[in-house]
Amino acid sequence: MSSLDVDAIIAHADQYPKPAGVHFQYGTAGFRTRGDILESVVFRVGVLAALRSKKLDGKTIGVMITASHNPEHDNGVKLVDPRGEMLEAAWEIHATTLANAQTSQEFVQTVQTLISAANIDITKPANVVYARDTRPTGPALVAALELGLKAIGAQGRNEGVQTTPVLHYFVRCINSKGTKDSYGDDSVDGYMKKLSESFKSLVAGKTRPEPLIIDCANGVGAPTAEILVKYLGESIPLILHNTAISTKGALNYECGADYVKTQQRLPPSLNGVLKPGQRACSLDGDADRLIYYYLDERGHFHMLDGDKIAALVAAFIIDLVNLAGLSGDDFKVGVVQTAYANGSSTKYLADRMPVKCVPTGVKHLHHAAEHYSVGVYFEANGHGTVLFSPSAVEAMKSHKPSTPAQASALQHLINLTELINQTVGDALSDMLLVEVVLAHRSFTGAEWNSLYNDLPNRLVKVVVKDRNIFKTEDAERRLVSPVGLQEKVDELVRKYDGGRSFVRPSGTEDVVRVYAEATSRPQTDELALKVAQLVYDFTGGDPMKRPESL
Ligand code: G16
Repeated sequence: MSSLDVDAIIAHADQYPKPAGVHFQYGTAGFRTRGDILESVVFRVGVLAALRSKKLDGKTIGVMITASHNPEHDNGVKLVDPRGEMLEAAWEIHATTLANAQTSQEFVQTVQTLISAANIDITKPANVVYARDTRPTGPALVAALELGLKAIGAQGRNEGVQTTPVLHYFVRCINSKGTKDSYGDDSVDGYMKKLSESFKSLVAGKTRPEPLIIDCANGVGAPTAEILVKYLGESIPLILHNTAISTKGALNYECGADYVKTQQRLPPSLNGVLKPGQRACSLDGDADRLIYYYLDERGHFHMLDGDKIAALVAAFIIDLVNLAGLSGDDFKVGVVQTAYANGSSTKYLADRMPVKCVPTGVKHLHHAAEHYSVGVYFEANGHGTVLFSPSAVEAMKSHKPSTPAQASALQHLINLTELINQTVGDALSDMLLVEVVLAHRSFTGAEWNSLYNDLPNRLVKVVVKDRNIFKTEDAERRLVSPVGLQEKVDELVRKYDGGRSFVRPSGTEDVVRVYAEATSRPQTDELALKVAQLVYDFTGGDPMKRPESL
């Protein structure tokens, strides 16, 4: 298109008027709210994705329609930049502005302002690849997106129902096709082969593990895992549970990674199924998070969360780097965490390697991890991956091992660069990574768990009148607003042995999150409840709805 067809955009936008009285915000992971009020937002995201593509000379931009761990009635949409990473932060504001334009005319004016402010050459091509998860509102939102793409004349490629990490993988593959950094084949077959072949090489000669149970959260991870099972063949026995993607209300309900992490218990559907000592893991609704767990001989539940995954994986990678003879000042392995990381995990890791704490959100962790040769990042909620910098990859390729042991460690590292989805957290790729380390270490779940002892911790959601008044600093560890609340939290925390607590507004749900840690379980729970009540009372919550228990 040689110039913006204002009339066409207005005519199309009129089909998706913005609901009155709602303010949309591009948050931690894009827009996320009730799926039935998101159509205007998704239409506009279609236009924005096309503008982003034009700005980047026609590079393919990804659009994922998902609300991940949220309840089934929610939905969401997020943009993926050309290397498969999250949308550049500066454009999040444009997304929010476009989504909140009150009328189609105002929307087009905002588009025009963006075009001139960002100096976008509208004559450039626009390419967008998109997918959705299994939510019932998904198809209507895809239709809205497609109309947005049509309104601005963008080329769209519909990848149907996919996990979030597969969509991120596609974006990187499409944009790197034919270059020396080609990331892989932009097809499900390409993704499956990359993961399964590197996995088989990494576990060659190792004992075949006992069957692993996967709780698929009744979401899109189920069909993707079903395909993966076929590609993995005999290399690892996988048993899929919670695969009911068409059962209404089943998505993330009493299952999935968020349920296990926040409830700190087994999904009820696995009661009597999971045997003591057997490994199991849960994916979330779009399969970008992973939590492991097992029952001990007494049937007690033990969780291996994102922190435990980071500890397992980072220590393994450091060993391989040392064994391969790669370690040195210009080859640094580091870990990135958030304030939610268990204090014990931070201590374990910091004794062994550099550790950085950043605000919640994969985009923050991802960027911080890029500063290391090998950057391992995991949020406690199970969202994470490992990044190998271009210079680290070069160093691995050009390194001449001097012993068979060095050669083998080097080959393992090279295989890991293939196994790990380096675009974003990927539950299935991470699961295979964990299985590789367990196989190499000959670890049971209990042995893995014993790397360090988690401090008891509790995460609570508090529904407040307006979460936007909550502002934080110091990687979200301290509140600056509402004024005076942090001092009161500090006062409470001082009363608990080893106490730590922080309060931050969620970027994906309309709640404020309270995290608490202390040296004993009862103290932790009491601290979490007291801070939650403090937050509620301080913001003038209805006394009748005050949280009285966890
Ligand atoms: C998203 C982000 C994660 C973040 C999580 C919760 O995950 O990608 O980085 O930890 O939301 O964020 P908040 O506490 O701000 O609600 P997902 O798996 O829901 O896409």
